[in-house]
Amino acid sequence: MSEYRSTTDRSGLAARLRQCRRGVALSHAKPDGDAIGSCLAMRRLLARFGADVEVWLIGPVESALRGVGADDPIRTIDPKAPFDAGELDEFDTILVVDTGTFGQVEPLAEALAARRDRIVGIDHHARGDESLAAVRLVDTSAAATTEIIAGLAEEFEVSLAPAGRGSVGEAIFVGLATDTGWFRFPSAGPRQFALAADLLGSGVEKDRLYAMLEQQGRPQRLALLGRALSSLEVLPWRGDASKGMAVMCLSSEDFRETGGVSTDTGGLVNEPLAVAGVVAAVLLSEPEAGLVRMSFRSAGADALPPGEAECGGAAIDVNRLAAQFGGGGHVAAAGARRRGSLAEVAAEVRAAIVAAK
Ligand SMILES: [Mn+2]
Repeated sequence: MSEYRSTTDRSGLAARLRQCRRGVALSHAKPDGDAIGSCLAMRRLLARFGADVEVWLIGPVESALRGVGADDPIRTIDPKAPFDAGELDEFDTILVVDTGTFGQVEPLAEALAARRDRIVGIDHHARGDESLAAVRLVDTSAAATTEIIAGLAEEFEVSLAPAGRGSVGEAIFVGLATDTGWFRFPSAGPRQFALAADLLGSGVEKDRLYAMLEQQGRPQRLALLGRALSSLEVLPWRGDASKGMAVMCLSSEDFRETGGVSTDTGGLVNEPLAVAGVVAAVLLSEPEAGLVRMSFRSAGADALPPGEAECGGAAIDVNRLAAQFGGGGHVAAAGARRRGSLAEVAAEVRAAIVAAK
């Protein structure tokens, strides 16, 4: 995985997509709102030109997110089951959205690598695999991949109104709202608010979507939150005891004893950021013994005194921390995965935090 670049611009992408008749839209495993929103937005957008784009989600899929595409046929792919590569041969276009990393599209990675010529990537992440897609548009200034798709709709001269249930605009809003923490994160600036205003004016049902996406969690989520908070430790950041990075752990026993699953942990990593002096947080979780997922979040740049933030949009560049463990993401939100026991990986993460300069 390295920094990767666009191979085309918006009009080049639009020209390529006009050739699509039968396509499939895919995103990263354990999709978030932007991943699902991007897949649905592409399906609904290209339908205007007579293209049939299927949506395949690599599971597990959070139950709340399924509601966004309740009226669209969605296939969920078991991340652990073998995948029959030939199934991809009926498509002239394979859209890979909101990721460009082979490691995030298992178990399809090998099948995709053999069909690179038909792959079109749309992404806002800074890092990915250069070789995954033949045609790619990457815009790291976009707060969500669906924001790039809004630009594509403009290129197609497709109006986002009306933006009610089942619309392109609704899918775009879902990605934009969820990837910006409902417009709280530094990535939500004038451009994102303007797009949101446009969509709201066109009929996006913000309150219904918020209730569906953010207030329909399972009770196990609270049990896991309790466990995560009990495990909390705050390590001094760069030797300054008044500033800290929070570390939380959820072991396979925590998941087993609470009945929780990995999709119940969405957003838990943000909790410590509500406390003064906490400049970043990481949640280490091990839904199954042997594989540890790391989720990093930074507070906004204002959590540190003027001039001390590592970048405009974040106090700490957690993308760099995640990269030390083979992962990536954005400056304020990034993730990684590592094989090993929770205790081993937690020790490595603590050492990386203590050593951070
Ligand atoms: Mn995204």
